[in-house]
Amino acid sequence: MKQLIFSTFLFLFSLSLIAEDGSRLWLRFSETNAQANVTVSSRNNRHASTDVARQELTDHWQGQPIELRIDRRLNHLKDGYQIKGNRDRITVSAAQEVGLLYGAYHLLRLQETGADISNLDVTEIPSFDVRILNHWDNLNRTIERGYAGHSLWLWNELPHTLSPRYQEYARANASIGINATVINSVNANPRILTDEYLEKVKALADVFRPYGVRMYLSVNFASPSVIGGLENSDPHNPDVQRWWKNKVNDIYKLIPDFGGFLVKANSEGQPGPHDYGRNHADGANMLADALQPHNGIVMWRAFVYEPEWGEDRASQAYNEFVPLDGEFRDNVIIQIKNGPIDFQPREPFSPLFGALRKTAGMLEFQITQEYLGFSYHLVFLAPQFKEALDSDTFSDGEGSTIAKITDGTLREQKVTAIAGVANIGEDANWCGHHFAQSNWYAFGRLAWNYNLSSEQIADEWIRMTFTDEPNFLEPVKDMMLTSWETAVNYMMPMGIHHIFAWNHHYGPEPWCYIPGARPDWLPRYYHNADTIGMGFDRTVTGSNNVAQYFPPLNEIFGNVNTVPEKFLLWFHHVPWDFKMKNGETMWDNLCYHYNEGMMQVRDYQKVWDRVGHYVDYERFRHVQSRLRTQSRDAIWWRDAVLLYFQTYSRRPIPFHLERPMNDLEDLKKIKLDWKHHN
Ligand code: GCW
Repeated sequence: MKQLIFSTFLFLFSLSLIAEDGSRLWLRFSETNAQANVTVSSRNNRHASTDVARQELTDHWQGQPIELRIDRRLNHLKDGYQIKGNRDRITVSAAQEVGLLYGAYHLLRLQETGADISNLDVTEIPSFDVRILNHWDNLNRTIERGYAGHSLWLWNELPHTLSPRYQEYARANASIGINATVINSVNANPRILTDEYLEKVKALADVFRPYGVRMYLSVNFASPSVIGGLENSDPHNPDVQRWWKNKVNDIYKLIPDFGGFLVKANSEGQPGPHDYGRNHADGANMLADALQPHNGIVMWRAFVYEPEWGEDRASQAYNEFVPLDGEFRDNVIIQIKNGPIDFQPREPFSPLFGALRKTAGMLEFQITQEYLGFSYHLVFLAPQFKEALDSDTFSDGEGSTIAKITDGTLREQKVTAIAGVANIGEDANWCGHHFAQSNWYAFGRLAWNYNLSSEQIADEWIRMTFTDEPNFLEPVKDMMLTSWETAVNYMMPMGIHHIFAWNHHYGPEPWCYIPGARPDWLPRYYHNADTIGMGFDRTVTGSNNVAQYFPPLNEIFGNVNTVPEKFLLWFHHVPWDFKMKNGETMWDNLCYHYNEGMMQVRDYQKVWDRVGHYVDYERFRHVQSRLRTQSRDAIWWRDAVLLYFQTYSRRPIPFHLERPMNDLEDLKKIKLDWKHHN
């Protein structure tokens, strides 16, 4: 009875918190009546970014007076800032106006997370120059791999009508240091470069500018022939080169601070220089030359694999790009996905990092959860991003991490950058799942400073998005920090990859077989299960993909006894009875991982219900219902994968583990109606 009264009380308590739809993201500043005392000292004190900084602080700061000061001598801070202060006064200094804005958000973050602000001495220099979101938004407002509704960009209304969300979007980005965006999909519609669309793009760029968010575009390599009426789009054709120069000049007339182009060429059916017998360097350099007079850059994607099935797909990008090392202009950056295949739940790092010695490179992360449960599963990606950034390539000896290669520490690089494929759509809560907002947040924070820990990022985000009540903070943080490993466990542990369903990347279909489909779009190509074992042999006796890694990694990955177990089945075809470090067989370990993943999600449900009363009922219920879906899916994954592979291993699931709840034959009948395939 006591219990009942108690839970009713808690229930009412949560109802009494004002309902929130998540639209305010992590920017839920408390309302104050008193305006803060903020002064600006700089010659050009009417700069738009300074105005925003002053306004944000005036409206939301509740502490001592603040002076915002431009000091051009601080240019070693790049667009970073310094904050110095005591109880009476705070000074934010920066060489660039936008640095003051970042400094303002830093202060507000300290305030909102309850940090001590009585004695401040902060210097922040961003890790990367260009911290960019890649939207995969189509001009018809669908979003490739988007799980939060349609695109934010209302093309029909642009350029004359400006949705208030454009500004909110720019503000959210600025608050976490994101300073660039590509607003259209890499599968680019050539029409984005028509005068009609460029006017619309300009209107958006004008809204983003005060927030320091620069506009970039994805371009279709065949644009000169498709919209320019030229005979071809051959990069060696002077007419084509002229066409791009003129187009770029037109863009800069409209958008003087335009950033540059992102290009997916000769990949998954997109046009590119190969169509004319040229290589990636020819294609990228032509665009780079057009952009160079304006200081624009080309982000040229390394996500390429043969249109016909050929060698190990994990090896193809390296084989394509390494021979071209040194042939790219210095305003070209090769944009490389974290793993060699395609944003799988977990991949080893792409061996291209480190191997390109005379060519600039940058990381591409996927913030949208194409392979991690869409916007239905709670998966906090900071640990995944950090695993990639911290991966040691050994390219220049021990300590040659991807972070240090791409931030310019180990290699000269004219511009450094990092990209994340956005998870943002027009849903009220922006990302589909309230917790998916944390991945947008985490990307921005790590792009600004990759030394931040996942723990700190989660901590900040929870305090600002929900509450700093310790009984909520600690268990929820713990849930977030373990959630990626949990998802890997119930989806693809131990290096398993690409056993998704054919027509969506949501659920399992390791048995999937489509007559006539190219083998490397089918799960069997990757898992190779047979009565002996499973996994992809990438050792010297197999595809020899391990040779693309620098010593000693080629040896470590290539040896079944030394490969990290999280990548065991990525690099090896391993017998079911192979003894792993814990003394148990590979099959038993597989069962443990799937079981563990499922049990952990069931635990998250308990955690959330227990702490739910600390947050408003609306967000509580939304997350609760998503966690139920995630639990059902984790069971689906575990049952499908274990029952299917059991037809090969012919071994029991260890008897102390949960038993399957579904029949394999029923699971095989599940067909979800998602549009995308491969
Ligand atoms: O992850 C895959 C996706 C495609 C995507 C492609 C890419 C934009 O399944 O939808 O296309 O990668 O990164 O180009």
